This record gives sequence, structure tokens and C-alpha cells, in this order.
Amino acid sequence: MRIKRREFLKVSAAAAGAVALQGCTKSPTLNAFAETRTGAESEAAGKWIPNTCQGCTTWCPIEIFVQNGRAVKVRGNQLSKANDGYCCVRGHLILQQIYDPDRIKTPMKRTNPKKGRKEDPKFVPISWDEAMDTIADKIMELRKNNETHKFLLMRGRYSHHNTIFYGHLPRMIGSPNNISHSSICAEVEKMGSYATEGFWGYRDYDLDNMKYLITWACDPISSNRQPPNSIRRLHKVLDGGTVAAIDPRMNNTAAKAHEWMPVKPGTDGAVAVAMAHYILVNGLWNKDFCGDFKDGRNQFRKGATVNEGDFDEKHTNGLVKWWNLELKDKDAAWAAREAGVDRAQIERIAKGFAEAAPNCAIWYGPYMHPRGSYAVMAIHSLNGLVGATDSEGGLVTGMGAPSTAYPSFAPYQDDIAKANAGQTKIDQRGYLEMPAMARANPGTGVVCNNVANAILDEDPYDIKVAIGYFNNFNFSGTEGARWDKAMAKVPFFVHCVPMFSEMTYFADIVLPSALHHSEDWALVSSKANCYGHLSIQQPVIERMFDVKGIETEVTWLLAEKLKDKGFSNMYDWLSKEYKDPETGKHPSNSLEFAITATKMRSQKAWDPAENKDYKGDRPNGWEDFRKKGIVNSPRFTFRQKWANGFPTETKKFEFYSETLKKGFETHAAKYNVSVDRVLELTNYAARGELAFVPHYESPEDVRHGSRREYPFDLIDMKSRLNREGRSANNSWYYSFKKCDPGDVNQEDVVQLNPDDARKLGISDGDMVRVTSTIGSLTVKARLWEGIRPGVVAKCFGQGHHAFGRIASKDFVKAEPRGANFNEIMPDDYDRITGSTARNGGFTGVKIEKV
Ligand SMILES: Nc1nc2c(c(=O)[nH]1)N[C@H]1C(S)=C(S)[C@@H](COP(=O)(O)OP(=O)(O)OC[C@H]3O[C@@H](n4cnc5c(=O)[nH]c(N)nc54)[C@H](O)[C@@H]3O)O[C@H]1N2
Ligand SMILES: Nc1nc2c(c(=O)[nH]1)N[C@H]1C(S)=C(S)[C@@H](COP(=O)(O)OP(=O)(O)OC[C@H]3O[C@@H](n4cnc5c(=O)[nH]c(N)nc54)[C@H](O)[C@@H]3O)O[C@H]1N2
Ligand code: SF4
Ligand SMILES: [Mo]
Repeated sequence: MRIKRREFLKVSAAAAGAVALQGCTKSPTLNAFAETRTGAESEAAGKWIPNTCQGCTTWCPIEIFVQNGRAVKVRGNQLSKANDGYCCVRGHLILQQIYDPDRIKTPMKRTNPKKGRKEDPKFVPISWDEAMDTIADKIMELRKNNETHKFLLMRGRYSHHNTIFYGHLPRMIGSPNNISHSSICAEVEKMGSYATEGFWGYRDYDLDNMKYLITWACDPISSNRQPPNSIRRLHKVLDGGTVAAIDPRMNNTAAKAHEWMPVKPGTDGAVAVAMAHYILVNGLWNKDFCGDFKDGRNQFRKGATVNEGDFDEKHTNGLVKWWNLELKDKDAAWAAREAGVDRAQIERIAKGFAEAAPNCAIWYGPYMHPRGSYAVMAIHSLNGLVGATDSEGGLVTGMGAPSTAYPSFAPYQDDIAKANAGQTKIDQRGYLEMPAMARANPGTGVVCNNVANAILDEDPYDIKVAIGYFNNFNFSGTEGARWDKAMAKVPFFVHCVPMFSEMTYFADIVLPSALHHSEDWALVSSKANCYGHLSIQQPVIERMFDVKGIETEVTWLLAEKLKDKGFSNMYDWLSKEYKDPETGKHPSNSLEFAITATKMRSQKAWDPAENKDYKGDRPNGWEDFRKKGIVNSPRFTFRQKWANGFPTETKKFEFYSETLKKGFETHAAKYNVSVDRVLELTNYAARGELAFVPHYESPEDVRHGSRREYPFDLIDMKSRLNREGRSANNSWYYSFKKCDPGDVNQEDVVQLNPDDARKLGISDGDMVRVTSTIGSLTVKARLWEGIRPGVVAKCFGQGHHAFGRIASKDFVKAEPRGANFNEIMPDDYDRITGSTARNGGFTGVKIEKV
């Protein structure tokens, strides 16, 4: 079917709004899009080109409709089993991102040597050649002085190719410092399933067969890690089962759920242990998974210690220990007081959840709180207690997708590089008071937000050359003023981004990045709906500006320059080890390198010689893979872990975590201190054996600000329209803001319960000053019953002063539009994982009308 361009523009303009809100592309006026898939394709008729969206961590396979060289529409990849061919509302913002007039169009260099939030960098355009030459000079200087470890590479979002740029390049130069944003993202969350079942990652859910879903500190139909799938399937659980949402704020899921429990921030652990108590006392635990009393009589009675020898455990470890150490006294009445919720509701949800088992799941969020690790452990333990983990209709670890290994860089790493890559990392991970245990392994978790402190303190050393890409830590890190100071101190900083941003303000060189979803070559893997996938990123439009792919093209250009200056190892590595799997040809320029790397990495997925035994999709060659854009894995097979054991120390689901204990003991031994001393220094309350079981720790001791002076708990959330921190310069972001419950269009508002507002004499729309222990921000008040009294909430992502003309109030004068609460959230951590605190109301604030 053909459609005249003028007519098409007319319908698409009208339909875009409606479509964006429904997350659905099946509007009849848009059938041109559907029909071109099978029909003949021409430039004017347009065609769908597969790609991958990384607007959030769902990493959706998508397709972009391109007509006369212009990207005009976005939808989910029709072949995707993770999203059934739908994208979420934010997918549509891709179009505005591509055609954003404020994009950086050429490399630039700073001409104002002074750096600061209010210092205009006075950027001037330069060529790629000059930019790369300057960067190579700085790196050669480090090599000459044998201080290559003073090179720092910081990463936000990334594709598989981050292995080349972020993983290998620093180690080729000779630096241990590749710092990802993971610990300002969601690392705490991973500890919930790691400490219990040895899985460090995000879970997947079998919504089709689920009878009871608890969403806990997250909002799956709006954010978290699979909105298109949740939007498509939540109704099944709503119709055929029960949905309960636990969140101080009536989020999107809560607005549709059967139950909303507006818990007091930071007290979720109390509710979780009380639910466990209820389940045990009422004999509702899963006997097939956890086992039973030898004589079949339930001895779990409130207050009564149980003899471990009386219970036969099956796939779990330490259920009775957990009961004795933590659960026996903690009933729903206690938790109701602690969490400020209804006792009957705690019991009702615990009962409904356990009775639906194992067709049930708790879907929980990052819980980035100074005591978050134990809260998520307590929450995730419930998934084990009822046998929902690894069960049909429950939650699963999820499927991977085929991938071919990258060539090793080791043979090309010289002695300087080897020696200096082994130096202590800049983020202070593994220091006594910062165990940063990724996978319960001390000193292996990144402590992203602490890099600012480390740079300022020059501890363990100073940083001389830094590169950042796809990140904006001055905006996204809490207590961002630290990042402003730190980045002002770094003598040479390169920022690789498509948009000007708060962090770019401190750059000496700006490299305009190709957009991941439409201009670059890469691969991404993700999962949802019990399927995994490998999905392609490929150019769908001709680049309008002088942009390049950062992870591949920039690596190549840098390697070339370093070779010219006498350090050829990187160039040799890239040019000799990478070759086209079909033609055997080695790349000879940066773009060829990007394509070659993409073909190599995905070879197992598309090469008929390599994929013949794969049980998932098997494209017939590279061109076929490009055309389809995706390889779906087979569906997840349940109960394999029940049968074969969990990857924990005991091979069981650990209510008593030998896995976490080993981590703590290793760390304590390194410093020759007791585990209790580590707990004290990391701001945890547990001592002794309690530290190894999921338990509740009060948020009060780690709250910043006294209740008297700062009576409100501050929380924030992601807007439905947030492409992480990256969509605030799109006008649609502001036009449709109202799609977040309690929010309004065109504004940035702090949500406040009307009862609280009345006491403070605040009316809807008043400007209010929000003050924490570290600063104040002024923002508009929005009165809303959907927020628990005593709590104030605001969506993250607004308050940019340097992101473009829509995101800022005055871009030229660097005046923010709205407020970025990271400026008033104190720098603090869940030190077990090294994660930045932002949830759980750890920031106390006071509110005053201005
Ligand atoms: N208060 C508060 N703080 C938070 C959060 C919160 O909810 N509340 N969320 C946290 C979370 S979960 C995360 S993950 C972090 C995210 O924070 P960061 O990792 O810092 O990333 P973003 O701010 O999302 O985006 C950073 C930059 O990416 C650039 N960019 C956009 N598209 C592309 C592209 O295709 N290629 C390249 N190279 N660059 C691109 C943009 O110009 C932008 O400046 O923020 C965290 N900070
Ligand atoms: N729309 C959208 N979706 C996204 C992203 C995005 O930018 N926009 N980013 C992606 C990324 S990078 C990440 S890491 C994930 C994370 O996204 P989510 O898993 O959704 O988590 P956050 O938005 O960080 O967590 C905030 C939620 O926790 C609630 N909350 C805060 N404190 C407490 C508390 O003490 N108790 C309880 N029960 N609830 C609390 C807030 O009200 C809010 O609903 O989302 C991904 N999905
Ligand atoms: S923003 Fe997230 S959920 Fe939405 S289309 Fe992109 S990756 Fe998928
Ligand atoms: Mo994140």
C-alpha cells in the first residue's frame, strides 16, 4: 500500500499523540506501516528497519519506520517474544531524540580553561582528527610517565561492544579504571536473589500463568525492566488472580491493583519478615521446596524457638535458623506499627500470595537504600518460602541468547599496561568500610558515585585523563555538587554524548555520539516473558551530523592515533584479531571495524554453520539476521534448579546465607577485624548470626536529618516518559507528563498529601522550598491523595540546567527547568553492594511555602 507523503504526515501528526499514550501501533490509519512489512518496499513507501531501544533497561527489540530517509515511527520488533511487537510510550520519543535540534553536531574543544557549573566552556568546533590527536597525546603522556592508571573511563548505558571500549581499552592502555554506572542504577536489587539463590541479576516473570503478583518498590507497567510485556500481560493476573502493589506512592501498577499498601519508606523489610512469620505460623510454606517437620506437626508458633533437628529441609538452607534468629516474634501486628500500614492487609496479602503458590511472584525494584541489601533479601526470601522461584507461573532467572566471544586482548597488553592495570581501582571498592560485594565477593562491585570523592581526595591517587560516555553523573549522581567539583579538578576530560549535559559542561573535548537506536552498529541482549534475545542496533538513517559510534569507531580512531605516536598495540589488536566472519577481511577503517565487530559478536546467532544446534531462532546468514534484527531463545525450562541445585555455597536456596557469610568473612579477614566490626562500619545494625539471615533493620538510624527538623521522607521515581535521564529535552516528555499518576503536563511538581499540605498552609500549585541536610530546591507543589502522608515524591529526570532548550528554563544562562532532587539527596551507600542510596526515604526534608 502506498500513501502520499502529505497525507501521511497529516495522519501521523494526529495519531502520534494517541498512539504514544496507548503504546500501541494498531491504529487503522497507520496500516501503511503494517503492510510494508510484507509488501514491496520503496523509499517513498518506506520500510521498517529492526533495531534496539535502550530508553530503559528493558532493551526492547524495536523497528523504526523509515520513509524517504526519515525515521517517522517506532514499534516493537514484530518477531520479539519479549514484547510481542509493542514498544512502550518512551519508544516513540526516539523520533524526537533523533531530530532534536540541540544535538551536538561536531566535535568540540573547550576554550575557557576555568571549569565550574556556571563557567561557560566556550566550546569551538574541531575536526575528529584534531580531537583524537589531542586525546592520544594525553594518553601517551600518561604512558611516558608510567602513570597510565590515572586514566579513567566512565560508562552509563552500553551495548555488548562495551567489552571493547570499556572492558579492554583501559587495560590495553594500562588502567584498572573502568567505572560503570551500575551502582547508581540498581545493584542492591541483585543482592536479594544473590544472597539467597546465587543469582546476580534481574529476574523474569511468567505472567501468563501467574495467580498472585506483588509489585514491591517498583512499577512494572511504567518502569522497571519490561514495561511492554507487563502492559500486555498484567490484565491476565488482574482478571484471573490478584495484584498487590507495595509502594508509598500510588504508582501506575498500584492504580490498577487489587491492593495498594502505602508502606512507610524504608520499612519494607518489616512487612516482608512479618509475611514470612504469617506464612510459617499458618503452615503455608511450600513443603515441596522447603520441606516439613519430621512429624508433620507445625511447630512455628509466635515466640517459640524451634529445634533445627525437628525439620527436614529439601531445597533450602536454614529455614529454622531464620525463624529462630529473626522471624519468631515479628508478626503482622508488629510490622503494621513499624511500617504504618494495616495489620489485616499484611496478613491478607501474605495469605493470598502463599495460597496461590507456586503460581505467584514478588517483583521488586532496586531498593537503593543504605540498608537495602537486607530489605531485598527479606523480600526475595518470600519467593523462596512459597516455592515461586524457578516455577511455572512464578519468577525465573531468565534466558540468555547466543553470543560469540570477542578476541582476546591479552597478547597485545604490554608490561606497562599489565603492571598498571593491576593497581587499586579509583572507586575505593573493597576498602574496609566499603566491601562492595558484587556476587558476595568483596571489592568486586563498582562504587560509581564514590569516584567523585576519590578524585577530590586523591585517594588512592589523582586522575589525570578521563573519558565518559552515555553518562551524566553530575546530574544522575546524588549530591551532584561533588561531581561538579571533581570534574573541575580532572585536568583533561572527554565526554562522548549526543547531547550537551551537566557533565559535558566540564569537558575539554566533546565527541558527538551516534545514537544507539538509529545510527550505530551494536548488539544488545535482554529477556522478558520467559524468553531471552539477541537484538541488533544498526543505522536506520543516514547520519545528519558528524557523529560516530563510541564503543567501536572511537576505539579504532584512538588506536590509529596511538599507533602514529609509537604505541601500536591497540591498533595491532583491532586490525589483526578482528575479521569479517564471512569474507575473512580485516577492517581498514573505523566504520568497517564497527560492522566487523557486530558481525563477529553475533556470528553464533546468524551463521548456519554455528547455529544449527540452537533451539531458538536460527536466521539464515548475516543479511537475514539484519533483516529480522532479533534471535529469540527457546522458552525457559522451569524447575531445573530445584532438580540440579542453586549456585550458592550450599547449592540450596539459602535462608541462612552461607554465600553472604563467606563474603563478609573474606572481607573481615582481609583487614583482620571481626564481621561485627565490618557491620558497624557499614552502618548495619545486625551483629552475630543475624547478619546472615534476611532481617529487618530500621531506616531511622541511617536517615539523613532528624524527624523533628526534617519531618518528611523524600522519595523519587521514574516517569513513564523517562528514557532514564535522557528525554527531558523532548517536548512530548512535557506534553504527556500527566500520564504519570499525580503528575501534571508541562511542569515539574513535588507530590504532597493534601492532609500534610493543609497543615503547612500549602495549596495546589504553590511554590515550595524542599530542604534537606545538604541544601534546598524550590519546586511547584502538587496535592495528591496518592502519596502517603509524611512522604513527598517527585519524578526523576527534570531539573536539567544544561540539556537543551526544552529541558532547561534558560539553556544559555544554565537555569534549570524544575528541580533535580539529586542536588539535595546526600551522598550515601548500601555499603554491602557499593550502591548509591536514593530510595526508602533516607533523605529527610522539610517543606515550606515560598
Ligand atoms: N534521584 C535519582 N537519581 C537517579 C535515578 C533516580 O531514579 N532518581 N535513577 C538512577 C538510574 S536507575 C540510572 S540507570 C542512572 C542513569 O544515569 P546516567 O548513567 O548518568 O545516564 P543518563 O542520565 O540516563 O544519560 C546520560 C547521557 O547519555 C547521553 N546519551 C543519550 N543517548 C545516547 C546514545 O545513544 N549514545 C551515547 N553515547 N550517549 C547517549 C545523553 O546525552 C545523556 O547526557 O541515574 C540514576 N540516578
Ligand atoms: N519509565 C522508565 N522505566 C525505566 C527507566 C526509566 O528511566 N524510565 N529506567 C530503567 C532503569 S535504569 C532502572 S534501574 C529501572 C528501575 O526502575 P524501578 O524498578 O521502577 O525503580 P525506581 O524508579 O528506581 O524505584 C522507585 C520506585 O520505588 C518506590 N519507592 C521508593 N522508596 C520506597 C520504599 O521505601 N518502599 C517501597 N515499597 N517503595 C519505594 C517509588 O515510589 C517508585 O515507585 O527502571 C528501568 N525502567
Ligand atoms: S523505553 Fe524501555 S520499555 Fe520502552 S521501548 Fe525502550 S527499551 Fe522498551
Ligand atoms: Mo538504572
